[in-house]
Amino acid sequence: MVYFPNVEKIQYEGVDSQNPFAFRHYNPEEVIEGKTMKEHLRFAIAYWHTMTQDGSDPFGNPTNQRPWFGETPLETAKNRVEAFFEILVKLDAPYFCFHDIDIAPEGDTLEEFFSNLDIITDLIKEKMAETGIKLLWNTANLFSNPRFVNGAGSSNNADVFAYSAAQIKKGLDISKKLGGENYVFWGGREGYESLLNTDMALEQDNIARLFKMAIAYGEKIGHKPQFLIEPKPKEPTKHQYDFDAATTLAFILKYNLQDDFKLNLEGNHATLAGHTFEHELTVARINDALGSIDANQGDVLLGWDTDEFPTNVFDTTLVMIEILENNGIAPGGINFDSKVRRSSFAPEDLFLAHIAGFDTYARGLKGAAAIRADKFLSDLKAKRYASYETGIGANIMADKEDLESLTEYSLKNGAAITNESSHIELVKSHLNDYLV
Ligand code: XUL
Ligand code: CO
Repeated sequence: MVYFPNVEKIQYEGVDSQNPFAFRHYNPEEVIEGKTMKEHLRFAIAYWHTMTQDGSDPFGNPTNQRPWFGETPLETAKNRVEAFFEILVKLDAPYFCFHDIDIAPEGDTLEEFFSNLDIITDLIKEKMAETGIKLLWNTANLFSNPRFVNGAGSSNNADVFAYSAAQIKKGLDISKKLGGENYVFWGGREGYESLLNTDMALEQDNIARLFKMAIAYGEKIGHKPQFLIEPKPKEPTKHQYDFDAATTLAFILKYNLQDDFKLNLEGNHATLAGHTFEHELTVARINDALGSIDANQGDVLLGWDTDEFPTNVFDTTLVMIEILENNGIAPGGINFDSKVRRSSFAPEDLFLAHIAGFDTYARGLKGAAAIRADKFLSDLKAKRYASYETGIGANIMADKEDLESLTEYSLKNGAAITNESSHIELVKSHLNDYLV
């Protein structure tokens, strides 16, 4: 069955195209810095926003018109696989991502859930073989079902911890079956509502225990995806333990997980934490922990996780600078953890929204490459830190100085130290010249 008979395979037509179902900037085969755009960007489509979310919000019912509903939940799940791969192929997306509950009905028992997952992942595997499309990452949803009301790995209830372990084991079996390149942990309910009744140390130790069990099981079955933790400061919990990149890195280092774990960073999670997206990428990159990104953007006027499709070229340019500085993001990718607005309820909006996202990241890539070619930011930084190239600065960098020697130096050098203006407004204005 064809679900989108009116949508052809989306082609690159260039900036002058008036066709809304065409890429105007994302040209998969265009070579930038020695790699094609497709290789740089490694786009992935999220099953949950594309196939499962229905357009409801806390104040209103579903709005989305979707052509894949069947007679039973399992039939709907099978139809979704068919429709999802049609979307992936027509968008020329090389990767996809999912939670276990996105793809298969949970049923009444864990056995039934596992059996549904087996049926659906058989279908997905066939589609992957047919199309060459690959699994960027999967994950276990350990936050929607009421059993996770007090967390998963961090739950006060050991039965919930055990159930979470079972879902993660199945997630890793599926990752192996489908050749997943990464495996994500987003701790949606790994946090607390009130410290009055929370043993924070026990909860964090237990989350780490669960992660170590995942590493051990991956080793046992001979499947080692890159493990990723996705930080988010809050929502649904008041305080999530993996608050931001820096907090999550501290957790990774405390529990000695750095050989197996990196970060999956998301635009709207960064802004909820009070950071820019590029801040989070920079923190990860300089600590060798930039794993993958969830591409979306928030709304400055709203204080929650709106997961909008990225359309802000300024942001994607700065994000792509970090990805290029990192020598790419593989085996991670750029996953559109983005959902169409409630008012964009037509099935075709799924294409229009992804085209907007792909084009916005392609613009970011082109702008970032131009900035790097001109050495615009690297020259600026080299000049700004030039005092560490020679003299006392070079000695400091070579660890040749101490408090006594620097006191002696400062006594001679005097208190009248000259600083230079940053001219930051000029810098920002020149940066605008690079926005594609
Ligand atoms: C929630 C979120 C999740 C993770 C995967 O804000 O981003 O969808 O990406 O669980
Ligand atoms: Co996400």
